Amino acid sequence: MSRMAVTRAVSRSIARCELTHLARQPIDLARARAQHEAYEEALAGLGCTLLRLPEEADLPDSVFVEDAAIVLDEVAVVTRPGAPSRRPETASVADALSAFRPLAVMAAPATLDGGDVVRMGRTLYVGLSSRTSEAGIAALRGIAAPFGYAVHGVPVTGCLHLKSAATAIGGDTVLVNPDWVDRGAFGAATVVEIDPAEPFAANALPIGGPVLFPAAFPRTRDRLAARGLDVVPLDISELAKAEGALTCCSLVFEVSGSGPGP
Ligand code: CIR
Repeated sequence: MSRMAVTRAVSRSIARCELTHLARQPIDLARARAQHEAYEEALAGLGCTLLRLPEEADLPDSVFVEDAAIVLDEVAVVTRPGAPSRRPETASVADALSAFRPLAVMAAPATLDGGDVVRMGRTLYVGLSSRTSEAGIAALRGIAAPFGYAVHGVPVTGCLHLKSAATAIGGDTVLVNPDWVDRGAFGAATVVEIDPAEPFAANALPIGGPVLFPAAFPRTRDRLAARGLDVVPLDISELAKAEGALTCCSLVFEVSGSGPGP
């Protein structure tokens, strides 16, 4: 068994990214690319085999590959992103994933961004957000339920995606910003709250045991470290200006053997 991470180079047009809750600020492209490369190196350092897709010069948000698909053990679900500008991102991600999983492709009128899907075991919590519709949640349920997944819609307010408000950080533990999502939404999971001074700190990316975590949020990092977690800090300040976070920049999944299947 090995672990793949699909990433995509930062687009030269990232300055034209979608923004919902943030004001536009200048993005230093060279710095964004350096931060993204450090992110890829961290994934590789934790044992992931990288599949790096080439830059899409005319797709500003295409570095955020998480939104284009949900990779389950049995199937890769190709989403229909909520922002029309992002829909052309999915074809190349689907093509890459087709080497590893059968594909299931969402169709109109469903909309769903992968950033709205938090997986905990065989349960998928799906944010009902400005990007993900009830039809999108129903479509995901239609694909995933036959494989034994329970799919629960979770209202999200004040942020872009469910994964802005909550991420699974290993075992049955979820890191939550309770201002943006009900901390009781995750069944019997153990809830760790972010430090209230760091509202964007709920997006963490566990890779096996270690957890990639933004360097900008030391108070929440201390909370995670106090629980015995191995926290790997990363500076993603330029990507954060595009309303992106750590999980958004990769699709991480297990594969049997060491490379693409037939
Ligand atoms: C967008 O608004 O779609 C991008 N600027 C940011 C997407 C971040 N993706 C994610 O949180 N999964």
